[in-house]
Amino acid sequence: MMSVVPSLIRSFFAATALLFTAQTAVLAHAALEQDRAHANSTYKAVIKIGHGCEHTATTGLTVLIPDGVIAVKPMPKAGWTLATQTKAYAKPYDYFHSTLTEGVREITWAGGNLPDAYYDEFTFQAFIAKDVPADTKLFFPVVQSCEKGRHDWVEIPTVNQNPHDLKSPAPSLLVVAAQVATPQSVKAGGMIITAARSRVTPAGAPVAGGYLTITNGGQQDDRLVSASIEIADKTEIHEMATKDGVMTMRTLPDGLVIKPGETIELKPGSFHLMFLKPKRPLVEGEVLRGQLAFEKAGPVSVEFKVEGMGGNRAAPSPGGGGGHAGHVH
Ligand SMILES: [Cu+2]
Repeated sequence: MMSVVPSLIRSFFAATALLFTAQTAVLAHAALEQDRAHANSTYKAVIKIGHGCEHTATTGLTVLIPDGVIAVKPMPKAGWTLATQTKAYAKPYDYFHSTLTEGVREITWAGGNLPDAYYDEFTFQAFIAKDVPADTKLFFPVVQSCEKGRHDWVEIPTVNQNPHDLKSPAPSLLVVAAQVATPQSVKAGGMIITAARSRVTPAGAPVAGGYLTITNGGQQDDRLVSASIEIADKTEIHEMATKDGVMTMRTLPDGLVIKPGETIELKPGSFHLMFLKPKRPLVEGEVLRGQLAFEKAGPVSVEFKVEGMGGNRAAPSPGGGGGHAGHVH
């Protein structure tokens, strides 16, 4: 019996030592705090630096931005000088209602002093382009400079390589599919979008209506700033109201504010989206890809299901067309 206890203790310490080594190896890498992001969404990248080089302080950090990561804005750090390099993208990318052809491709924080015994984070904001396919792994090579020596976190695994086998892996981000789901709800930030739909239109109809329900499940006001749909070049946010017994409609140039906890229904005879000059008639049962843009929650992909005229969810409108009969745009 006497000899069993020490050997148990020995094996316990051996196992602990192994665990500790493995853990240290993982923590030692430069890594991204969030290693998953949706395509077509804003991404806050936080690079974690857990140690220096050869036990000396970190004095500089450079990050390279891969293709598909656009509209990059680094966060300044007290005690560090921030510099960026803007270069052309491999191809133009849609970004809200504009097209970006270039942007920040390299960020350097320099002149700081992060002792080996301390931990710090380097942050930038970015947008993962809409056309980055799901399951793409994006790599952000990082060069860490220290008082003595440097670490090049730049290794990118080949197809058959286990990333854990790499000595100095570049931080990576897995892109998951853009959030698109209807008639289920879509969540973005605190915003919950349900029942996005449109209605059949006759050939040559000047407009088509877009309807949906938005709930602000967050803590602060947000604003639906704009919307778009694949079959129209322009979409407006409208409000229909009865004034002195007359139905009037107006565009909401500043969008639609949704307060925390509030649910707003965009429906016939009320708030709605207006797709101007649809390029073709809308057919019952089809699903149209669209996008909403919120001031804070950012862009959200939404699918609008086209319903027949019989499927009214709200007050019927005399002339059809989503409650816009007789309205001149
Ligand atoms: Cu309208």
